[in-house]
Amino acid sequence: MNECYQRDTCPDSVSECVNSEGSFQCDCINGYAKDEYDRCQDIDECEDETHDCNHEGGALCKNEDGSFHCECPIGYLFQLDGSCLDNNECRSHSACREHAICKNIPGDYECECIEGFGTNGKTKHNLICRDIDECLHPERYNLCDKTATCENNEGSFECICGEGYERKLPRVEGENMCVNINECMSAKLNHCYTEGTCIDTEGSYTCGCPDGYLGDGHDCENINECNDGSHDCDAENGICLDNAGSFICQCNLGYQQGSSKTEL
Ligand SMILES: [Ca+2]
Ligand SMILES: [Ca+2]
Ligand SMILES: [Ca+2]
Ligand SMILES: [Ca+2]
Repeated sequence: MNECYQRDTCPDSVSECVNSEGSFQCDCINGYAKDEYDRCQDIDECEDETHDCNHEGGALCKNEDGSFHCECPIGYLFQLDGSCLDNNECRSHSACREHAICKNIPGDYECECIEGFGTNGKTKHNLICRDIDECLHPERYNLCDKTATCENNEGSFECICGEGYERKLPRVEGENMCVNINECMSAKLNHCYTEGTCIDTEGSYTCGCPDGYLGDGHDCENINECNDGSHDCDAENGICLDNAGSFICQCNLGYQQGSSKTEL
């Protein structure tokens, strides 16, 4: 007789009936083994080291009732040989938000704000990076020269040199020195009277009229010494002739110039 055809021959669902000549026995199903009380209990394959997880490759063994499975640690991915390799999350462009760069690390990744952007966030992954207004914190960011004004922009800032000053050349990253413009070097840079004088000053320049001219240095007018009486020509036997910037004395017919203009 086959006892195994009778119902409930074996006590539980993890044992199976095996018929034999004149008898039968209850064997444990796969993944179970008999304990000291002849009951079928789960085999802990991880403990017994009968699992086939790639331990050396970093894979972990997780016991299950009647079975087991292999796992990679969080942040690692299975390879074909069952080993675990760090997942490079940074290959995905969406790993970090805008204005942040992704740094891959074993088992994880970190987001960091790019230069010019900062965050109050403490999170590694969803860092929100906003533009730093460097102009509001001159003490923290080596900022503009004292003659310049600071203008914030997205990701950086600019120093605008004050009137009469220009950025020191060559432009060095992080250096914001303004230097005096020598306006006298080029007629395009100053408004001085063409033949007048130009004197460069710190942050500005001054203009002067040429000799024999009157004005503020920008507009100069020839002085007519013959009209304003400042000439020293002989009034009786000579005549004063004005010219640009000066005058000459011409003697009347029959007279010649003496050693001094006032003498005959
Ligand atoms: Ca098991
Ligand atoms: Ca990683
Ligand atoms: Ca900025
Ligand atoms: Ca100047």
